[in-house]
Amino acid sequence: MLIEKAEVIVTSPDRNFVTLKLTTDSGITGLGDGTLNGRELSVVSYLNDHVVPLLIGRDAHRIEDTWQFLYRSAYWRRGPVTMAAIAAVDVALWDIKAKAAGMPLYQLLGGASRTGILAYGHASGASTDELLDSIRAHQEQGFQAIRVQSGVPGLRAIYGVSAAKTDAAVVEHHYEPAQRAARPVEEDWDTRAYLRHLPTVFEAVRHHFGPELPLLHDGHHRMTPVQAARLGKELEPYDLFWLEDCTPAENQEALRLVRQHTTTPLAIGEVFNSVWDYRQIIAEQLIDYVRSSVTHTGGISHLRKILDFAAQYQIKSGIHGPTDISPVGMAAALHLDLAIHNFGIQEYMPHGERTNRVFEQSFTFTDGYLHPGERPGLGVELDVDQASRYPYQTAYLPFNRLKDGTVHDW
Ligand code: KDG
Ligand code: MG
Repeated sequence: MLIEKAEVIVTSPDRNFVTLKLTTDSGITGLGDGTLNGRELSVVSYLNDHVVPLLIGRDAHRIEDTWQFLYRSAYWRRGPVTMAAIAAVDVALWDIKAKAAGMPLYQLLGGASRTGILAYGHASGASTDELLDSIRAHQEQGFQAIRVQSGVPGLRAIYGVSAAKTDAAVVEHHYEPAQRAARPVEEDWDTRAYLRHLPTVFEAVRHHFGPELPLLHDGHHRMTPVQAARLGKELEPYDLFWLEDCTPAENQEALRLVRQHTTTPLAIGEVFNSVWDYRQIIAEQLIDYVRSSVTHTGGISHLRKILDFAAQYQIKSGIHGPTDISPVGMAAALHLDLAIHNFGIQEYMPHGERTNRVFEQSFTFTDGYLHPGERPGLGVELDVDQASRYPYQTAYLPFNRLKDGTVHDW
């Protein structure tokens, strides 16, 4: 079965998505997600200029060989653009193989290891009262595990906290990771104020919701190792499911210091793109959850290798699933989640209605659990007519400055 056509489709229904569609000579098509938030067009160019011409005429069944060919023949290894482009090809080929086999993709990955995939949703509030409302709203939607992000007194806007005052945002307590604008929006930050405030937020949340509800928090790379160690220690009484991205973990050794001071479980890796980013923190058991997405980590083939490596150290998955992972990337994550033994939890930010019309999906969310469905392949189809209604729009993630004007991790 040969690849006959490879098309890169950019669409922006609620936000920008980059999708690779492969068509084989037997008429089977496959989809892969290559969306890289705020840098989407660089993946489009990588695919169109350097990958698409190499795919035509290749055997669609040779997934591992194609992966190794794209990774090694480029010479320039790793990096988010390269690994997102390879991921798009890898996932599209898995989609094709599973459709050709007449099976949902998880069957080819070893079959189901569980009946459903526990998902966590994103609750946030500028104030603690707004946050408590947001948690209740997420529970009403069915979520049984909840990420908690809060405003900090004295700071205007904080990434991860819904700031929009539209009715929809208030009802859904929704935030969108990137904003459609010509330049990144500037936010402000003060780590000392955050460290003082956050334990009071978790105190209130546990007081209102009791000890059972799994709670998560994202530190978004903003702390130094010693600050992260202090926060982890101070949050121990509130029994977090995890503390995510407490430090900018490209310095893998930094996690040692954090680990020595706290038993709060640590999750890291949404900005990582290869097993090399995890080598030390997995082998030294410095983390508890791997946060990579299928989309940014070379696809199912490479993320599976990272997760198998992690499994030897009792480290589990916590696959990245914000709205900037397209329904194609989400479906790929769900098939992997269902199949692997060391599944931990899946992040889930539901997409908007326009996105769901562009990407017709078979996955379901019932009583807090996701399932990829039983359709052959990934279970997602792209409506090209719908997609063409929404051209690319410039959008950026925000950035942070401290009070004195210094740019900080956001
Ligand atoms: O594109 C970046 C966002 O997806 C990311 O910042 C969201 O931190 C995030 C998360 O945990 O989902
Ligand atoms: Mg995160």
